[in-house]
Order: sequence, then structure tokens, then C-alpha cells
Amino acid sequence: MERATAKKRIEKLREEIRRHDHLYYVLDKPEISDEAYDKLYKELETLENKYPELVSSDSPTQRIGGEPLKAFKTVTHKTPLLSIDNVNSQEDLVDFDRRVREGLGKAKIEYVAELKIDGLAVSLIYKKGKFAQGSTRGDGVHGEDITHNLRTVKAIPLSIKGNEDIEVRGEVYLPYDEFVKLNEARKEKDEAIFANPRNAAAGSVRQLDPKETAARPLNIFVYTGVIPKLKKHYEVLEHLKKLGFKVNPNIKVCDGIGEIWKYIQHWEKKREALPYEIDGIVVKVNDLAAQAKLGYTARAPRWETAFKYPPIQAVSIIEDISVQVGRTGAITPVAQLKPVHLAGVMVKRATLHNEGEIRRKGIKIKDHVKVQRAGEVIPEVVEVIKGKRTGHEKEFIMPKTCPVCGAKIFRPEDEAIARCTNISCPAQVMGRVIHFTTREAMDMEHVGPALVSQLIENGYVKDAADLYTLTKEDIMKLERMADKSAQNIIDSIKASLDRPFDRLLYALGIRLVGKRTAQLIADYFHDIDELAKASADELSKIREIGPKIAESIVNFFRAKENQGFIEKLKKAGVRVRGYEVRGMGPLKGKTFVFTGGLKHYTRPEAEEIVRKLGGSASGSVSKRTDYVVAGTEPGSKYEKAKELGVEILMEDEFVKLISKHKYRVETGD
Ligand code: 1X8
Repeated sequence: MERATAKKRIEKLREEIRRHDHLYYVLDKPEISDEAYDKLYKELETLENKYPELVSSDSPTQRIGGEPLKAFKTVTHKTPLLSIDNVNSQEDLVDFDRRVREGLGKAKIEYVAELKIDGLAVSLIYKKGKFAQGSTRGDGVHGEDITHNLRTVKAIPLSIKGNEDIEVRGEVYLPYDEFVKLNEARKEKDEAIFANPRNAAAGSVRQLDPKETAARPLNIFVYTGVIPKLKKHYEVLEHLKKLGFKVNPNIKVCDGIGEIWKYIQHWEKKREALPYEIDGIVVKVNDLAAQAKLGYTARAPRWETAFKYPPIQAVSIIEDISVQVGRTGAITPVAQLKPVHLAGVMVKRATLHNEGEIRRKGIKIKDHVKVQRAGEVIPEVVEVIKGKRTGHEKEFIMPKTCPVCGAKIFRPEDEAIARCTNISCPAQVMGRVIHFTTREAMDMEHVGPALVSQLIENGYVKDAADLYTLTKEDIMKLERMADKSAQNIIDSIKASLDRPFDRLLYALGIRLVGKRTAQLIADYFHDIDELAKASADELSKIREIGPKIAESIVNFFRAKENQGFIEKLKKAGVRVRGYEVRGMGPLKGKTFVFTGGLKHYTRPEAEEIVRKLGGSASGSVSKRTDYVVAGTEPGSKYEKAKELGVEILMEDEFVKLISKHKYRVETGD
């Protein structure tokens, strides 16, 4: 085919494919079969391969493009993405209506009611009709640039009708069925499963490699945009639909708060039938001039509120109660349930937390109970339905010995949690090794619970340090292990040798030392020997570290087994100190103060960089400040710096200064 003919054909194909994408992904009304669609798509691909100079970034073939990113860029939202105030009762809702009526001096208000999607708020910017930038809400003012990932969301058009510059906002979500599929696949691959669709969606848009995101079919509902000349919010939604955006179909204009209440009650009953999760109803004043008149509080608009639904509950029967042994020896009673559908997922187990909770809630074996999703992966039992008792229910008796190793179970009088007292208990060992490998600890991507369990059972691993001396041959000897997987495992163990010091501290699994505490400790102590020698008094000097945590740390380093474990880690070559020892980095002794919005980093990231280079970051300007770094719209600190004659760096100058020093920017996960 000649180039000119090809060009015409390519344009025609793109238009056709866009139309079918819109029919399929936005309107849910496909007109052609998958085969017919694939044929069009392949033809376009073939032509674009033949004439690469004709490929354009908004071609349907270009959704997944480019190399994985190293880190996300920070973007400053043109107008902040605010949160919404919540109400939980009819009374609070009526109160909201009263404030709106008084604010507008009207007897009855026209509202729009919409489903509140439990996903992730995003902003989409179109320049000249082309999708140019997508970002997360972040802290409302600064978000992360996730354009490359949002391009993979098929319901987001890469180009829209007309040639407009517009910003629209919406909620990215993962439908229930995709959520279930994703978790099943993760389980298979020995990866941690997500507790709910929201977390799964959040994890998916924060992938550095867009190929990863594309493999998780995210979806979107757009719910607002700035469209000049329109007078009603409902008209904005209609217009967004016309532009090709996916707008939720269950939107209702309501005359007065009474109709809103009916809508809320209707969807509370029906929400479980939706293919995605909602956590409430958003109520907005329809008239845009009235919205402007009502304005905003410091936090949120006065013209909208969200009615929050309680978590979805399901009723099941406790068939038995077993206990689980965690990495700290904690004994958690777990209800084995008759399988029940809960918010799109089949549930077979629910946590009962501890013995005290069982007594307080009066839970017995064979009881009918209400369960709901908690913050954790495993749901919780809320209450017993006492009316359903038959008299055959059985009291649960906490075992006196560990079901895994047989050691004594002990519960200190002032604590809620009973623990297995044997630190060599296989369940504890396994829990500790798994914790060590997790994403937030040493992040060994290809090492999951099933592998750890095999390694322990086959005697290759007795503690997490043993992972570092494994050979590919050892791993190949395990059941069903392919050469490529074994290599991935070895590579991901090796990659973990150089994790930041605070990750190692967290990975050690010291009681009461979570991620945040580990960071605080790593800011203060710069290598593990220094920390191991510290007294409880010295530890207590660290901000936010109280006597209990201090004591727990001292006890950890006093134990002979732990000393041996740390020696093994050192011998294996694990980094046991910060990247730059404070007082020795290139910014030694320099104090920085940041003011205004930064383009390249969030404020905490910038401060972290300064600290890692040996300097310190402060919140206020004084004569002792060495540099004030000014971002966009700097505040009073900027004036103060000028007054005191402190050197002022613009953000670009700051970036230049730090990039002189070879430094790996670690921006967390
Ligand atoms: C958040 C959400 C909004 C809507 C739906 N789902 C959400 N999660 C909507 O307006 N239909 S609005 C919103 C916000 O403004 N933070």
C-alpha cells in the first residue's frame, strides 16, 4: 500500500477502534465481536509497523508505551483536590441541608445524588483534546504523575472530541471480578494478596512499569470537570459523557433532601448487586452559581457531602475456631466459617483478634455471626446473632500449649495477646522469615510464603540470614522449580543486600518497632553496632520513642540468638548502616529550610535527601539556617530569609546542588 493510502487507512482504523473502545469500555454496549475488533486492531498495528513515522501518541496501539519509570514525578494540582465532608446519619444529612438552605436563603434545594466509588481520586488533564497528564490526589495539593499508567485504562480516552484544554476528575477503581482474579493470580505466584479492591487499585496505579498496570484492568468513573458556560452540575456530567468520558449511570437529580434520603436507602439495599464497591453516596448542590456562593471551608466544599454507608456485612456460621501463631508468637483465634459471599469475595475465615474479644462478644462455636471486612486481609466477626442459638453451641477454650510446637502459651496479666513462648517455634520462624522478605521490609520480590515454607521444611533455611547463602542449585532441588524462577529468586535475594538501613531495622521484626519507628531510629543511629550498644535511656531521647519501645529494642539486641543472627547478616554482606553517616556527608553541618511547593519532590522527600547527604532540615528560618529552598508561592519563610540574609536557592538550584553528590534518591516503595 502506498504511504498516502496507508495514512488514510490508519486514520480510518483509529477512528473505528476508538468508536468501538468507547462502545465497549465506556457505554458497555459493544457492536462487534472480539474477533472483528482484533482484526481491526491487528491491521492498524501492521500498518503502523510498516510506517513507524505515522504512529501518534494517541493511537489506540500506544496505550502501553515506554520504559518503566525510576520514580514518580510530583505534580502540583492547578486547584487542590479536596476531600468531602462525611455524614453518617439522617440527622446529620438534614443538618447539611439546613446549612445549605440557610446559606442560599432558599426553602428547597435541587441536589444531584451520585454513588461514591471506593477507589482512588485522579485528575486527568487534556491539552488540545489529547490526554496530556494524569495524577493522583496525593495530599490534595501535590500528587504523583501517573500518566503512563492511566493511559492503560481503556475507559480513559486518549483523545476527546473537540480541541479543548480541560481538566476532569474521577475515581479509578478495580471491579470486583478483576479484584478476585488479581488476588488469585497473586496467590498462585506467591505474592501478598490485597485486602480490598481499593488497595488493589492503589497498588496498580503506583506501578513503575505500565505493563504491570495494564495487566490489571482498572476502570474509571469521571465525576467532575470545568466546562465554561454550563449552569448545572448535571449538565457538566452530560457534557462529559458527550466528550467520551465514562460517567456513572446511576445519577439522580433530586428535589430536596427527602428525595436524597430515598436514593440513599435505595442504594444501601442494592449496593451489593453492583459490580464494583461503593462506600456511600455523594450529594451535591446542582446549581453551579449556588455552589460558588456557598464556597469552601478550609478542608472541603460546603456544597457537597458524602453519606457513608456502614461496611457490608454477611451472616455465616462458625464451624470451628482454630488458632494461628504469628511471627511474634501471638496466638490469634480464627473462626472457620461456612463460606459466605461478602462484598464480592468468598469468605471462609474471620479473625476473632484475641481471647478477650471472644468473651466480650460472647462468641461460641456453631454460632450464627455477622462478619465484615476490617482493615486487614482477613475479615472480622462483628457480633453473634443470639436469636439463632439452638443450645448446641460450644464454648471456645484457648489452648494451653502451642498447636505448632507444643510449647507453653503465656499471657501476661496486663496484655490482651497470648503468645507461644518458644522463639524457635516453626510457626514463629516462618513468620519472621516471611516478614523479613516482604515488600515493606527487605522487598525480595520473588520470595513469598510458599517458597519460604518449602525452604524451611527442606532444612535450607533456619533464619532469614540463611536466604543469603542459598545457591541456585539448592532452589532447583525444590519441587516444581524452573531454572528461570530459581534465577529470579536468587536475583531478588541479592538485590535486597543493599536496602536502606531503616528497612533492615523494620525487617528484623523487633517487637513494637514498625516502619515509622524504624525510620526514626535510622535517622538517629547510623549503624547497627551503634544501635546495639545503646541504652534504653539513650533510645528514649529519640522523638516518639517511649520506654516500652526502648526496652524492647534493648532486649532484642541483648539476646544471644539475635546477636548471632545479625553477625550472619553482616557476613552475608547485608547493608547494616545508612547510606551516608550523618556528620560525614557532603552537606555536613548544613541546615536547610523549605518553603513553597516543589516540583520534583514532596517536602518529606526533599528533607530526607538533605538528611541522607549529612545535612539537616528544619521547619523555621533563623540566623543559623544555611539555605532556604524556595518552591512555587513561597511563604513568610522566604521573607524572613531575605531579612536575615540567608542564602536562598530556587528549586532548580537545589536540584543542581544535590545532583552534584552521587546520591540514589530513595522515595520509599
Ligand atoms: C470522591 C468521589 C466522588 C464521587 C464518587 N466517588 C468518589 N469516591 C462523585 O462525585 N460521584 S467526589 C469525591 C471527592 O470530591 N473527593
